[in-house]
Amino acid sequence: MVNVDNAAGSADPTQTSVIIIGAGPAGLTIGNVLRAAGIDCLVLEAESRDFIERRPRAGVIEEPVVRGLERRGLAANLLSRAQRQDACEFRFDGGRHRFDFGALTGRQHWVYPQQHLVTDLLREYADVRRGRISFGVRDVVLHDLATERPGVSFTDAASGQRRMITGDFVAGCDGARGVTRAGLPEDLRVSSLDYGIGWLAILAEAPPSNDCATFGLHPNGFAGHMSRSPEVTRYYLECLPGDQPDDWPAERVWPELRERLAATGAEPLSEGRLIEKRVLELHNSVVEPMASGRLFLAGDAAHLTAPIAAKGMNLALHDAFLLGDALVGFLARADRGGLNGYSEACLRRVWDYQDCSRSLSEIFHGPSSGDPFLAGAATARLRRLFTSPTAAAAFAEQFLGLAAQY
Ligand code: RFL
Repeated sequence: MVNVDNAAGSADPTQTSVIIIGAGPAGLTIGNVLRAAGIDCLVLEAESRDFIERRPRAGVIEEPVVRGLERRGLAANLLSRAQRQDACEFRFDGGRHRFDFGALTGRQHWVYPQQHLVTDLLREYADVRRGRISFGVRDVVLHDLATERPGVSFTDAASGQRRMITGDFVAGCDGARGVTRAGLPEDLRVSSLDYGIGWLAILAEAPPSNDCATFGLHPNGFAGHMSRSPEVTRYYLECLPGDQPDDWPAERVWPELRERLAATGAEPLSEGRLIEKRVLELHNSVVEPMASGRLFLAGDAAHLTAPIAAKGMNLALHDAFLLGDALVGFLARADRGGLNGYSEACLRRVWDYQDCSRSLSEIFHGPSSGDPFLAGAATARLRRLFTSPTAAAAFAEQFLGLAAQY
């Protein structure tokens, strides 16, 4: 049964067409695509609206993703407010090495904080396209995924009552720690890679200290600098995976950043209050296939990519475009092609991005590995980017997600 409506308020609260678990970039994009086609859906989100509109995470968006959002009417603010970057800088052996991917490809990276994108997607979904959403849901349980009428039960935040909703499909977009990942159907397999490395992820109330993403490769460990806005900068410091944020007070963070990002001719770092510190244990994982019965996974629920190559949100949005369009194809036109090919189409890009993350990790972490062989190989690979046009073009294509075919 397909619920098509133009007035979300009139919809039956126990039935819908697509139940979307999670209001992150993936879930909200799918919701928007469905609503644009007049298809009813319900988004279930564990957190509050205020919380998800302020949760800082990613910031780098690839140009094909920007264009995908634009085609779906979801990029107005991004296009007018995002910064654009056409280079990144590697710092090693005391020198600055600018990698001008814009000149090589004609494409850019767009810098737009994830919480701003989520805010835009949420406003469009709930306030403009009149999509249904329940915030603060608890104890979400998936039912009957192998049937043509799957369901989801949950505790409603407002009433405290258990509610059950059935639909044609369930979209699992609840991230790497969600309920979908915790209870994957048995026909799905997870492959994973643990880097055995930690990154202290820092947000500093300080203007960027360089005009592009900057990667410091240093025997003490990797350091990264990424602008988020004129007032806020994200920094990363490689650390031990078991470290706690309190092991890294400001008096330790800034000298370490200064040392690892030092290079001849570089501006001194603009320092400021540390507004967020968390230790990320770097790992990647992939669920295959990305669908089981009437459950379709998208974004971090299906694959986790450590933020080494800034790929996670981009992949989540690529999945969402494919899944949103495939669901519309089936529900509005009875065309099964998109859904049948969904997992395979996503996974080709997913594995390419996993490979990008892993090879960049070898470059970033080789010099601090304590192994002179790994350090030598990492430096050789890095130097090749600046001496071989072929290597540079291949790196730029993968780094920007521009392959003609995945
Ligand atoms: P999200 O964004 O995690 O959204 C999932 C949503 O589901 C909700 N949820 C539930 N809802 C209902 N019931 C449950 N049981 C639920 N459990 C969870 C959550 O509250 C949430 O609202 O997944 P999605 O949509 O797949 O998006 C993925 C991206 O968020 C993620 O890949 C990126 O943030 C990764 N990432 C980066 N990606 C990039 O492409 N570029 C970057 O520059 C970049 N930087 C980063 C990052 C991730 C980081 N952290 C925190 C790991 C920087 C950092 C520090």
